[in-house]
Amino acid sequence: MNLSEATVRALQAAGTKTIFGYPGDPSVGFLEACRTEGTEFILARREGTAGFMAEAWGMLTGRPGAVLSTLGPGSTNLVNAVANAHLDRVPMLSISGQIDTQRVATFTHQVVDQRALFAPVSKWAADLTPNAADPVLRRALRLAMAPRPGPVHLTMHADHVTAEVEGDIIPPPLKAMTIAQLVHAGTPPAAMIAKARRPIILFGISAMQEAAGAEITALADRIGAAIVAAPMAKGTVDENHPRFAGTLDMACQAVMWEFMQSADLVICAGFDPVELIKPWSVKAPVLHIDQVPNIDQVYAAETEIVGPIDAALMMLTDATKEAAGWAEADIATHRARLAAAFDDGRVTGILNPSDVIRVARDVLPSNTIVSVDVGSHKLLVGQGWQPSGPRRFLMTNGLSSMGFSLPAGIVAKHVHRDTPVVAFTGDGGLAMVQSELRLAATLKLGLKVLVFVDNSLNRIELKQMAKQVPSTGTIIEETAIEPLAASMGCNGVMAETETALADALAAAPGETPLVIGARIDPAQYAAQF
Ligand SMILES: Cc1ncc(C[n+]2csc(CCOP(=O)(O)OP(=O)(O)O)c2C)c(N)n1
Ligand SMILES: [Mg+2]
Repeated sequence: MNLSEATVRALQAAGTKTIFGYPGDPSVGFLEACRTEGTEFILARREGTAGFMAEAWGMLTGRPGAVLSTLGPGSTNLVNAVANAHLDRVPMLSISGQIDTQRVATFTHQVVDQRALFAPVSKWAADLTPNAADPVLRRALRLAMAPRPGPVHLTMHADHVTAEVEGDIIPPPLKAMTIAQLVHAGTPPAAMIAKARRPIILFGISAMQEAAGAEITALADRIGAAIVAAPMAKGTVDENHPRFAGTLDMACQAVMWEFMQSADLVICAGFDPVELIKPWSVKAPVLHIDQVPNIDQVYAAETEIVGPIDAALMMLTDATKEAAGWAEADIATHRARLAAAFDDGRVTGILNPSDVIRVARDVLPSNTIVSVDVGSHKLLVGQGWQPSGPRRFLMTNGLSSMGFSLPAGIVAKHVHRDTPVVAFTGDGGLAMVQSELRLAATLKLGLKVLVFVDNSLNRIELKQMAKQVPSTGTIIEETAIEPLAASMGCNGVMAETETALADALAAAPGETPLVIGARIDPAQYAAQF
């Protein structure tokens, strides 16, 4: 077994049989190992998008996403995607080639210090060598999956790619056992809860990773809590649940924070402050429940429970008495305010951004998997879309890199061929990665790509408008949706009205990707954020 085969087998043992990437000289032996070992290699158009695909694969499956690049520019092109997975807390193994060991210390052409390059944007950056293949692969995969999950970057030197490895590869268990005992630090949690009349459970990324929805609603029902979602965790709790009170730090921010500030206890359940756009402004005490202690200190927590979130919530529910909590009418009033704020600035007779989301919600099957990009449109999708379950809403809200949605949508459709998939994106974000439409067509993926066409980097242009300075460097050219789609082997259509948009979204998916340009009037955004 050579080093590439060992790596491919270790990934298979971790449940990963798909690797995304872009090759170079040192990759040939690795590609051959994928072929002979039966792992699918998907060739993206660029390392950066291959990395987003690996990240999305990790989000969708909960297993380590995998991406391969060559040395030099291949590795530097990967940095952004690795950083994105790092702040989005997604398990990933990224591998780059490197010049042979004999020359690495002295040669300069295409040689960069990859460990120094990836160290600040990953959980670990290391050399993968044939004499230490087993311990390095074991550590890489275990570390990528351990809380908080994230990417590990490995460097493979050209002379090692097909070198025989020493010893066996022993795959590690990727999950720890649950400790069935509630251990806390600080005020006893039951005492905190007993005092609360208006508790809010704020759940986040790690609650989604543990699919702790049932445990969250059980505790909420027991103590009369309202439930608030962090954007990347959407789908963990059914948003039609009467206690569901919205998504934090997306559209309708002011209404959401006012509601948060009216709480007398906040239970943070796997909430990761990496999703906060503004500093924590809630005065109520916080009960922190997570796989990791409250090491960020973005908020001060009175009590910390560290361990599996689902088990901790279950034990907390068992340990607390039934309480009335919020008056149901108060949550209902808040929800009505939220719904009204979502349409703030809406003008009849034109296609407003919030109309796009309402039409999508009305027309698309409820099990649709949605990905979303970064920009003004993200804030509306993040509040307005209601996913039908965890891992059905792909958003980057840690690093928040533009260009994520299309590659993520492609992977969602590849993994779930029978499920409808819609990738929401801004016109700026699409322009960064649109060459991947060709890959979607080649793979015969009938996903829909919904582009908010506003000829603007709107999220930034809005800041200029607020400062009353001219729009400089934020206007982009019209995206010619139909010819663009056709040149990539896709179908394309412009939708100027709600009806045209509804028809395009309702069209049978088939095997050809459909790019829908929704020509919105962005004026509504100014009233929103
Ligand atoms: C890679 C990257 N570059 C720049 C930014 C900063 N940024 C955030 S939103 C935004 C505008 C996005 O424009 P578009 O995709 O058209 O979406 P819109 O805001 O118009 O909905 C920019 C430039 C970013 N988040 N990521
Ligand atoms: Mg735009």
